[in-house]
Amino acid sequence: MKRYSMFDPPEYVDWKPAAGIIEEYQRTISRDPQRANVISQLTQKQLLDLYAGMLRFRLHDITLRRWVKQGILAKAWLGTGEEAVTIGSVHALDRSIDKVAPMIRNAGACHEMGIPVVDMLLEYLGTADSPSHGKDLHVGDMDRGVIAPVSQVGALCPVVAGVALAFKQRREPRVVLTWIGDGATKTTAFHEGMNFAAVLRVPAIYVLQNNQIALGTRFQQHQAGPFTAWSKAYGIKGVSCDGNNVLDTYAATRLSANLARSGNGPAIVFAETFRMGGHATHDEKEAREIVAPEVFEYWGKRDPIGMYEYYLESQGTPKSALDAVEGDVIDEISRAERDALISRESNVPKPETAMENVYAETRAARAGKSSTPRPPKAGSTRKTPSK
Ligand SMILES: Cc1ncc(C[n+]2csc(CCOP(=O)(O)OP(=O)(O)O)c2C)c(N)n1
Ligand SMILES: [Mg+2]
Repeated sequence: MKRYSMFDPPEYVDWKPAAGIIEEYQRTISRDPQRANVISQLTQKQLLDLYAGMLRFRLHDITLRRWVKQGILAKAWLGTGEEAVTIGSVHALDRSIDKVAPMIRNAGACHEMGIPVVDMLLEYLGTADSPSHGKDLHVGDMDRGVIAPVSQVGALCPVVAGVALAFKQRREPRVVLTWIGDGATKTTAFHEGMNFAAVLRVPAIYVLQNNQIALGTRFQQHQAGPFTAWSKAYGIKGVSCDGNNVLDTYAATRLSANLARSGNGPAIVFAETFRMGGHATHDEKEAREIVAPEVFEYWGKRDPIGMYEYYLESQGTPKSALDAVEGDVIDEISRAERDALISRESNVPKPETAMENVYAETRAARAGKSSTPRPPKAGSTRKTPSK
């Protein structure tokens, strides 16, 4: 793939597989027979779609990073180096019926569920034609199976438990998946949600995305015990995968989702990865001070896209096929960027729309009638709750 010296982490700029890296990649995907079997069933189209998904995510982020440098945005939250966790997991689902609840670091999941890249960019620009009409940069679209996050980390955990409970009660063979950062596992909401999902055995998949850091707090500073202990604590299935290996992440999620779909309850997929930048674009220098250079070097050698590209070539995919995919993705992102910047000029939200769709409205209010609540009917037995 093309590299971008102005925007890529320095470890990625002249990326070539270091000695032993492709062998390590191969070993990872062949160590578990069940996973190896899942991977062997992937068609060439599916393999290239995984590649396209990771590239789309990387180039979406590079666009945002460029906008920050150009002063178009104040900052952006990126998933650089963590693309395989998001793309491998979302591709493992049945995207026509399953639901996902991505955090901002999983923006690539939105693209893969069918939200156009231009909408993602518009949301950052806060235009009137963005999905939230300029109100929020957390993106969702229930028609496309994407539950929008809120800022509070961990908050999606009980939400997806509830969604999964609905699937179970309706006897629908669907699953819902969310990603939770290592830091977010320290919230109350995470534990409430996990326990609820576990005891009710609902079809929810929790991908615990350990990128080794939460804002400026390293993993070792916020967790004393082993990360993979959580599944044992809740009495549910837990599997680990290499979060920089898109095929391993795909297979681990696919097997967990199959089990959940057939009534075996929730699962945790522990994915080890690394944040190759700052929490957002504003603290990249700090991240380099907080985390030892050897750690960046270790993970820098394991660029999820670079490794996958070389793996595919080693398996016989012609370079021309990879180039063609990359060319299409570059075109897609360029068009999205061009359209988004046009909207930025022409679609500034009107101040009087600021309160629209912020609060739930009654049907009467929507129809332009009085929104004053009607008094309860005589004989109504409904009591006003005391709290
Ligand atoms: C409940 C809550 N507490 C604190 C914050 C502030 N905050 C935003 S991101 C973040 C770190 C999250 O780390 P992690 O869960 O590991 O996800 P990552 O950013 O590494 O993907 C914190 C503490 C928040 N958004 N929500
Ligand atoms: Mg983290």
